[in-house]
Amino acid sequence: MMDYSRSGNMSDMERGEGIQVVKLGEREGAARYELDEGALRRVLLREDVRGLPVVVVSVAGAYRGGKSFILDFFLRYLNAPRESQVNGDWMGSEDEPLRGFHWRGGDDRDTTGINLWSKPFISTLPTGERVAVLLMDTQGTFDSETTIGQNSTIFALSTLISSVQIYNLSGNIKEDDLQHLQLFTEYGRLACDTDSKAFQTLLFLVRDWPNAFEHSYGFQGGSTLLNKRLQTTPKQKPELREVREHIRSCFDKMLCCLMPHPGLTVNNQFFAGCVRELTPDFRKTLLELVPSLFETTRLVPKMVTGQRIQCQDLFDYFQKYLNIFNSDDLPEAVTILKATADACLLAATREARELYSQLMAARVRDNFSVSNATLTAWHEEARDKALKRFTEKKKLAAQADVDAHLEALKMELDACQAQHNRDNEFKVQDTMSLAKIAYEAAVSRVSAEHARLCLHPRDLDELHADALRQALEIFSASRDVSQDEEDIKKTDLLNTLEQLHENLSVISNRNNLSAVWEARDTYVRRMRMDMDQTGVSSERLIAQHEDAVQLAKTAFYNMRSRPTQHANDAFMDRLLQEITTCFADMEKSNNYSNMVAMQAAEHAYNNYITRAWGPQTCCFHPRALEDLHNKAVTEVTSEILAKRPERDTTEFKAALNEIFTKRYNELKNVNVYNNEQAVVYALLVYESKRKYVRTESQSIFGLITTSIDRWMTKHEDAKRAAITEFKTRRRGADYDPDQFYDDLLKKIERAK
Ligand SMILES: Nc1nc2c(ncn2[C@@H]2O[C@H](COP(=O)(O)OP(=O)(O)O)[C@@H](O)[C@H]2O)c(=O)[nH]1
Ligand SMILES: [Mg+2]
Repeated sequence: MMDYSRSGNMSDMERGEGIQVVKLGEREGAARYELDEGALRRVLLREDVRGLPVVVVSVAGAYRGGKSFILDFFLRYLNAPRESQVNGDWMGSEDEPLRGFHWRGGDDRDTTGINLWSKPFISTLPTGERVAVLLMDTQGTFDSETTIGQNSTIFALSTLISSVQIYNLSGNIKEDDLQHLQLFTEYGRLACDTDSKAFQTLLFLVRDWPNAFEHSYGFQGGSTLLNKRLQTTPKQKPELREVREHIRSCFDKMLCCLMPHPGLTVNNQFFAGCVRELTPDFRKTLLELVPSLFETTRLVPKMVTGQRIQCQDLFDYFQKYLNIFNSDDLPEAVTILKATADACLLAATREARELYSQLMAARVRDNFSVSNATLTAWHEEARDKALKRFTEKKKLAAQADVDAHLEALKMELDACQAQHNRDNEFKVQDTMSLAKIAYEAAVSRVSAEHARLCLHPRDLDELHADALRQALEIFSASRDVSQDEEDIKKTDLLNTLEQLHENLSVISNRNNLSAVWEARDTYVRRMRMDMDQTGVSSERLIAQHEDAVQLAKTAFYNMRSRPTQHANDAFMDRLLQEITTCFADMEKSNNYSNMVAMQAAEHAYNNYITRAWGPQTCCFHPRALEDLHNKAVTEVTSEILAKRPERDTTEFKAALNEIFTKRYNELKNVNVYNNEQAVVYALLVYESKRKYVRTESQSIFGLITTSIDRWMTKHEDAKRAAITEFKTRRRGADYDPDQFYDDLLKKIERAK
């Protein structure tokens, strides 16, 4: 490959050359950037220019971007005679190869650094003031973290030194071009330590602009493109806005020029940069670009803190700035790059995190819990989108850093998932508690104290169903799980409530049984209240029983928490069964009491009769006996009845009568016999009196041996004695007729 820029004769050399004034330090321990003070002196301290205000036009940008190439056209303009500059002939002959700064790169002399054109150009401003115009070429690459770091210094230094910085870009003004610019200027600002706008004019020179139909070549299209690119809007993401605001704040003036592609011949190895080889568009745009920079009315003298500086001052500035960049006070550009890259990463992380939060917030509702599966699905979708957003974002950082941040982001999002899970779990636990409270409240409305709950089993089932419905209503109101999805929390809740139901069943059954026992006791107490040792009639017993059953039933129902509508009630049946058993016992004991009372009555009757009867051989006129019997019945009955709780019971009286009548019938027989014996003895007395017969005989009762020595001499006497004998045996009143007495008289008459 030929390098036309190197060739040339002596006169070319006199016209000047690009000399490297700043280069990267190569030796270990040396300054990071080295200033070639001798070379710099030769340019800046030349007698003819040192005292002049200085215009420094610098071109910076990525390696092999056509910087030197364009600078050489600047040289053509600056070297051209004034008339040519004015009438546009300055590009010279069509076939003249382009010379000046070395272009077509790749040479080891074109290492990273700053080159100055050795010869300053003297120009006269419209004011008549003369200025020195310097051209500055930078070499650098932006292809790795290290080179970006190094080139930041070169770019920052060239921006600080120049009055016009040309930011040479390829194809477009891209987002990372702006990010790089932010980094470089940030760094430059650190070195110059000023609050006001640190830099003067910035020209975005976009090479090979492909979209002339959208934005035309030259400054006009450039201006619209630049405005578009640097536009800030409130909706813009903060980091994009920050970059734009920062760049705007750095420069006094910003321009943009869109350059067409120079023509396919640039790729040709024999391309010499002759005007002939350039496309008309390129040439046309050069004619617009170059004078806009160097036309005397357009020259921008270098100012520092509002003052024009002289060419010689630049020497000091070079020194000063390099010292700063070399000192440890200033962080290495790599550090700044790293900081910027970290800021980018942080911004990307923040954006991803925000996206995740937004996506989750759009789905997770405050008062609703969801299934873990749903939550996991939401999380995974939001996480994937967030990670994608992070990955898609342009980042300055090294891949290792990007990976580390991505890992950290993943961990952070996983932690978010854990938090979401916890929140969701809290919510569902709350919901379950509320549902359980609703269930318990429904039960409490029936029995404030659950331990006292006492219901018909079917009522309990109905209560459970109702309480369960209320609990599930509460649960569903705060739960967002679709029908076809399994909800284990709902199952848990149902199990819990079923367990509660079982516990309540146990309590209710126990209380039902207690109610049965208590009601049975009520029955027994009621029965005992009227039961007497003397016994009662079965009628009364039954009446009492019926009353006691009613009391017991009422007592049982009163112990129920809620009356039942159900006909079959096993516990009531149980109570009635218990009562039946009790009643049978009561009946037995009543019968026994009654029997004892009867015996007592019989005993009293016998006593009464015996008291009136006297010796056993005595007898009564049957009517007298009947009188006695009636008196005994009346007295004993009233005495017995007085001891009994019920006064008027025909049943008991009838039973007594039966006993008394039976006894009376026996007495009647004895009485007949005794009367007959009395007749026999009276006759014996009669006969013995008449015949002076001594008679010995056994008493009719066989207990008493009576010796009667009667001697009856006369019938009448004997009759009298016999009648006396008879009457001696008689008790009670006499009545007519008296069959026994009559029988005696008849027998006496017969025996006369
Ligand atoms: N596509 C294209 N190539 C160019 C342009 N200007 C110069 N070149 C070519 O780009 C290569 C590098 O140019 P050079 O000026 O040395 O680049 P530098 O490293 O930025 O100084 C040379 O082969 C030029 O022919 C341009 O505007 N567009
Ligand atoms: Mg170059």
